[in-house]
Amino acid sequence: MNIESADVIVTSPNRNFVTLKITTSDGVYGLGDATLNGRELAVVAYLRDHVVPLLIGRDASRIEDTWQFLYRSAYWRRGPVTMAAVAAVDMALWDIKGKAAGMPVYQLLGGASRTGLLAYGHASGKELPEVFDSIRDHHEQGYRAIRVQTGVPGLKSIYGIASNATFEANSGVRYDHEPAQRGGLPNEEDWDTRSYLRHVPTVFEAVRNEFGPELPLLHDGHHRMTPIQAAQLGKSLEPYDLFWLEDCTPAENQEALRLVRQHTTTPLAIGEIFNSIWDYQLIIREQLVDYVRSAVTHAGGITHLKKIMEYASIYQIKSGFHGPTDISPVGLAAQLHLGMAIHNFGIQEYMKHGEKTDRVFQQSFTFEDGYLHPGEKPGLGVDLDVDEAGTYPYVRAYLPYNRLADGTVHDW
Ligand code: EZ4
Ligand code: CO
Repeated sequence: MNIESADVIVTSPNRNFVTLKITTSDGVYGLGDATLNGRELAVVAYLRDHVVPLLIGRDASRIEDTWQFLYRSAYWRRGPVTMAAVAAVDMALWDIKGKAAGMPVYQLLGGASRTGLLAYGHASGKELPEVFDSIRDHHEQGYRAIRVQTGVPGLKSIYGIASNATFEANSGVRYDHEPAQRGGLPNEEDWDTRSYLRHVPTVFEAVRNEFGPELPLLHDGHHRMTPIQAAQLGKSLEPYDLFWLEDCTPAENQEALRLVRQHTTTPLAIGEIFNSIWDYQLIIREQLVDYVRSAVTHAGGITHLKKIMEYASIYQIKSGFHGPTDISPVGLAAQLHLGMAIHNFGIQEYMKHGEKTDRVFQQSFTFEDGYLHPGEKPGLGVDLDVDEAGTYPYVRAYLPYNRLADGTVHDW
């Protein structure tokens, strides 16, 4: 089972996706997701120019060895571009191994630890009535856990609010929130942490009053606070019993979370922009978070994220893998298989893709009664229609950025 060819497929059904397709001498092929939102072509070049020549002729069954070879032989380690490329190879090789064995990948990872994966969806609105409508809508779609993002008085446009402009830019497809803008240059958004800190607890109070104490509620701070501001927010949200507060500070400073932890019992989730176990080294050891946010796509694939989760399991830290629309159906399936198998699964973020994306990627995972399941097809269970993919050429897209009232660039 040697690798005969490896192709990088770029497609843009409403948003950009990068997929690696590895084909073996036996004619079995596997798919891997390498999508890095807003920087997609950097991973394409890394794969096409540097990784594909190394793959040809390699034994496709040697997943761990290939991972170690790609990671160590580059000499230059880690980073989102490298780790997304390694992740894509890793996923494709797991897909191949599953197909060769005639088993879904979760069986190869140890088998099912549960019957389904609790998912959360994204509710959002500029004003309270829209937030309520969006929560009700998610309830009707079957979600049993809901992330709530709200507008802030005085701020025109901020992270996490589904907007008409975004729908139009994405050809009218209703994504719950798709921040990357297609064509043109990055959108500038505005930010004021004090207004945000004052407003958010009032929204969660209203949501709890309307929807009761049972519904698991989540919130994403998207790296915009200093440690003491994050501590304030965690404390002020305690009465509303959040499932988690996500990315409360810029995640690259691991020690910052010590200060947050000293002040609040609101559970913390972090890591969607991390790409290796080393980014978690201190925060897991010191038990500074409760949930690991990495995606299989951005943290070196199934092989590496499994190691992160095993390390986390020593400290009762659980998974909450990143599942926005910029994770392709292949990447999402890969984390569903991992989530099925590990003991310390927590929750899975799930935003549905649009119709066009579903035509490009045929999926066998299911979402029923709030629970996801990867399905029983051999491998990852996702196929790619190469001809359909070819009808959607790449469109450059950028994530927005923030400025404060005085013009200072701020974390977005
Ligand atoms: O902003 O995936 O929790 N989800 C998030 C996402 C990220 C996007 C960036 O590409 O924070 O919406
Ligand atoms: Co987030």
